Amino acid sequence: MKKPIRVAVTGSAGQIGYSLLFPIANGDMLGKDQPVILQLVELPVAMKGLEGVALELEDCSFPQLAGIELADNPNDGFRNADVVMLVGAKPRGPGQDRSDLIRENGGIFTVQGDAIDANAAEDVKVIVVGNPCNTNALIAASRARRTNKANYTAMTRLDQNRATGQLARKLGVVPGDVRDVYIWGNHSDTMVPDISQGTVNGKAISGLVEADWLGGAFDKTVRTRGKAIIEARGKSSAASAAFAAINHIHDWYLGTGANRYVSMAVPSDGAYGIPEGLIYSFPCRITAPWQYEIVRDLPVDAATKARRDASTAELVAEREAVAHML
Ligand code: NAX
Repeated sequence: MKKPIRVAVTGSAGQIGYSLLFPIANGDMLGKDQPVILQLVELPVAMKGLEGVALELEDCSFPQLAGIELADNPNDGFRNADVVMLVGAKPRGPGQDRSDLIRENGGIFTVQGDAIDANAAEDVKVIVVGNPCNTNALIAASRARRTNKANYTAMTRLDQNRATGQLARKLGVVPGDVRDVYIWGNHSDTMVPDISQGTVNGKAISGLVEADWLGGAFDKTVRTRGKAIIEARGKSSAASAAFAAINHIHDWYLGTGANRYVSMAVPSDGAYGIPEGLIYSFPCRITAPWQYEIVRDLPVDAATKARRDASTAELVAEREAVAHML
């Protein structure tokens, strides 16, 4: 039997957690022949609900689920974890603006960043889903001493998937025919969907869709999809977010399939002039299991560059707002 991979998930009793744990246990994230131990982490107040989730996981008899461990604190929850998925966070409350949320959730990610660095495997891989995910990942990464800062990432794959889905509908193809569409910047309204390298069945997307639609309905739909889902469902996106988190980790470990590029928010190394250390969504390629590389030297037009700069400015302002936590 292969050595099990330990996957810790915070917010395991929440709505994304409920959509996320079952496919992980089923091998959809790390491979059907890869044993997995789930380390489910919650707030003490949510432990009862979490026990129920664990019972359901047991009842599925997933062939490669090698263990389920529950923890009501991050130190126990992250012990020896190979992968940490930071989903749990406070949602934005009524009347709260983004900066209030950044400050409130920031406190969670200092504690969790310390707990990862103290307890997880040295080569742990981290994805932050809880919002504001880029800056939460920045805070967690800033605590890394023993673990590798480059392995602290945030999720923009849902935004990429949304863009891909819109293009497939527009062009009357299945989403699997759409490749190499990616997102620059922050997981917020300033994100920049980019189709310049995208193809559909080998043809450049830019030659197949009207520029007005790309700059109008397409762009707006991708950037504001989260709000549209809240309006329609009365709750934020959950299954699609869970699926995107699975895609992110799956591709990081097992490769990107037919796509050459995938969106991952990763610590900038100065590529494209993005300030070093900012957790910024770039087109990435996977060169080996658990090895990503920012794709360099992709051409961008002036309008895309200006928008990318605006997203950078927003992330720099977020970094300033949490400077005391870094
Ligand atoms: P829920 O409120 O349903 O669940 C959150 C769970 O996290 C709760 O069970 C809560 O007890 C737990 N939790 C809170 N603080 C914790 C802590 N310190 N340690 C452990 N557990 C903790 O929210 P859900 O809909 O699951 O969303 C979770 C997060 O994902 C939110 O921050 C949300 O904004 C974010 N999202 C991010 C997306 C992205 O693309 N990056 C998209 C979907 C989603 O909006």
